[in-house]
Amino acid sequence: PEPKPSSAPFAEPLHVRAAQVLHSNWTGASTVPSHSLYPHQWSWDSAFIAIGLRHVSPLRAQSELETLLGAQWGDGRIPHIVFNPSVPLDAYFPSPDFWRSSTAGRAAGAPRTVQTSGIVQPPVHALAVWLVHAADPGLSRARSFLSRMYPRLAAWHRYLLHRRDLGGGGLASVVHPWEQGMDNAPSWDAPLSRVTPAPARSFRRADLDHGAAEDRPTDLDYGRYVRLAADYRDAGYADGAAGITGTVGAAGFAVEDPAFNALLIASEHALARIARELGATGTARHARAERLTAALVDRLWEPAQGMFFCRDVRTDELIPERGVSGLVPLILPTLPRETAATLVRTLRGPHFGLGDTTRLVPSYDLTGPAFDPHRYWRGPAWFNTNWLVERGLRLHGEHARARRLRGALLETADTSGFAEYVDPYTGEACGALGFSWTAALTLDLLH
Ligand code: 9WN
Repeated sequence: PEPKPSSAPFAEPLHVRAAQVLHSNWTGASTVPSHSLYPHQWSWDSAFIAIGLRHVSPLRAQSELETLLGAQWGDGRIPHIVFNPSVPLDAYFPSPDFWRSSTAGRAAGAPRTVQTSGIVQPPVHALAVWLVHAADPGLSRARSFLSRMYPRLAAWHRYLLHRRDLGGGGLASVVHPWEQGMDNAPSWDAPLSRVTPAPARSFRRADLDHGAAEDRPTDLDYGRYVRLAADYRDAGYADGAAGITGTVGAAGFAVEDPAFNALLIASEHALARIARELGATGTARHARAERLTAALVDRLWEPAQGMFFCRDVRTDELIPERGVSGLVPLILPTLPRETAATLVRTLRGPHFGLGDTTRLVPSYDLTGPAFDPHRYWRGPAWFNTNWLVERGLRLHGEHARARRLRGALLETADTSGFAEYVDPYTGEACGALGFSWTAALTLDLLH
């Protein structure tokens, strides 16, 4: 038969191009998500990047995580950005002079030698450390990778489960939409509406130098992000019950998010495996992960909608917006069977359309009033959340669906130039191209 014409006849194979993206975004000790939009190290990006990088260079994958965890604060938090001092201050906003970690974060134990932000991102790290170890156990043992990472990961989980249990139900809260990683998801609209935005003239958005305004959050959103972060900073990045009623609570943003907590639980299972590898039993950690899964179902499952919702800790009510975050708990091994089956039905139904109107899971309800196929986390499909759903489908025995999703992810990563996110209907590229986690997770799916 005639050879099938290829859309890019002279291109290198997909895995080679994906590795090239990671190579060009590597800065010597870590990887930037994108040189243009995000020229520093980001926390959950680095975890996803390491998961892909392990197939190309297990050593670089270990370094990626070591660099990030090297910037951990004394109270256990892993900052959402570790700044590269050689990047000009105006390349990204908010820059180190906004966060002032080494002074404002002193009481919380911010590092003195490296500048970081003061908020966190989803805890994908223990999962990443475990997967990186598994890619080359010999190298990992020779470098004592797990024994060096374990105490830091344990302190990180302790921080989230104790200092961030603002709702008192056992789950961790986020105190800023950037912490959850899906910055302008419609789930934040109601809790954010209580926040008085910082005046537009008080800051300059560097993101609009590189990204199309209609693909990014609005100026009003940014004003609120800035206010929340500045208030948290001015309170010395203090958490705890006082945080809710004190300065952080003046703005009042504290939300329990299903994806953030599901990733914490998946990482707690990974930490149990790491503990076992290091000679402990890991039993207590697995048991805790199971208890947390039960708490997640108890506090965030909405049976009438067949998915998880966010809980607004200020009002103690669920936020009735359907986002991909509410499907991510599919990655949990001890989710009740019926809950997992319901999530799969919701994925296929009209709100996410998987395998029907869409080939990738959109970030937000296709029928929702706030849906916009191009605006960041208000509709476009993202590769990290789809990678998680693919993993969840496989875990719960949905192999055919997982295979189709994997195929669609690989094809879209290829045709979009490893885009940051894509139109969920057409696969059209949005945001940055040559985006690191898209390339990394492509490599992981190819292995
Ligand atoms: C704020 C780096 C990060 C991702 C987030 C994504 C975006 C930052 C921004 O980029 O957030 O942290 O400036 O918009 O929403 O998930 O980690 O890729």
